[in-house]
Amino acid sequence: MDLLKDIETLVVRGHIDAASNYPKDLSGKPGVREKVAEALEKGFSPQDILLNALISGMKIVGEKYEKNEIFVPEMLFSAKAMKNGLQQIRPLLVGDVSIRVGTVILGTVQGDMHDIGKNLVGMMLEGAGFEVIDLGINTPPDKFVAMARQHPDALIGMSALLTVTMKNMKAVIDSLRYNGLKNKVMIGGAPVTESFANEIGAEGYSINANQAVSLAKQLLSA
Ligand code: B1M
Repeated sequence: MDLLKDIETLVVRGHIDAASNYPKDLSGKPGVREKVAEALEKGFSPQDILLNALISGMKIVGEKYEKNEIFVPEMLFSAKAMKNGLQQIRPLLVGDVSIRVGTVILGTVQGDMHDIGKNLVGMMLEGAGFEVIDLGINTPPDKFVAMARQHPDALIGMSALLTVTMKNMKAVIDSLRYNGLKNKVMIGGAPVTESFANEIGAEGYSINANQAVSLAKQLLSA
């Protein structure tokens, strides 16, 4: 348990690994990279590390940012540290999948640079056997539309972390429908809600990456 708390603290402090000089007082000391490896070696499950160290760490980062205790540069280091941890558990979450159950076109909407949650959703989907076409961050509606044209049976998955970029999800749905595309759409991200999904005409909303997998299965089988 202490090891998970240590990782959580290292995410909050933004200390990636022993080679990283940030923050100064942790320079040369083990960072998220080494501690996640140690946790895996000691038998902690990837899900436990994910929920109780990495995601919980980012939650604290958000709270500190809100209270003006940290600023964007510190948030960036924390995001890098978290991503490093995620990379290490990725092979364990994704596994070796040979049978594809469907395709999901995934992207963070236009104007939004947050991609940790989207990447996590992508990993979980891949782990469940989906082919994931990741359009990245700051994705304009046209890019979703072009990919949906090539994959008319694919599910579209959109992520937004900012209240100001949420509205761009509607722009994507409107654009898909305007172009006669019937791809189903699921959305998620911290400020997104079920009622917002209903309001903009998305077929599904998911609060987290695990639920996103069951929702994707449900939407593609219906
Ligand atoms: Co930003 N940021 N950020 N940020 N950032 C938030 C989102 C914020 C809530 C912080 C705060 O004020 N407490 C706030 C938004 C306020 C608002 O709009 N209401 C905020 C702000 C204001 C900003 C800037 C505007 C700051 C500035 O420049 N002044 C700026 C905007 C840049 C831009 O996008 N245009 C900015 C920048 C950044 C960084 C670049 C520094 C960095 C992102 C790095 C990166 O992603 N590569 C960053 C970070 C790290 C955060 C916080 C701290 C953490 C986000 C995160 O990764 N969480 C965040 C605070 C917070 O969310 N508490 C914050 C962990 C991740 C696993 O969770 O992404 O929620 P999440 O994903 C979850 C679920 O939401 C869901 O599943 C995931 C796993 O369970 N989910 C889906 C997500 N997408 C889904 C899609 C689905 C289904 C489920 O289906 C397709």
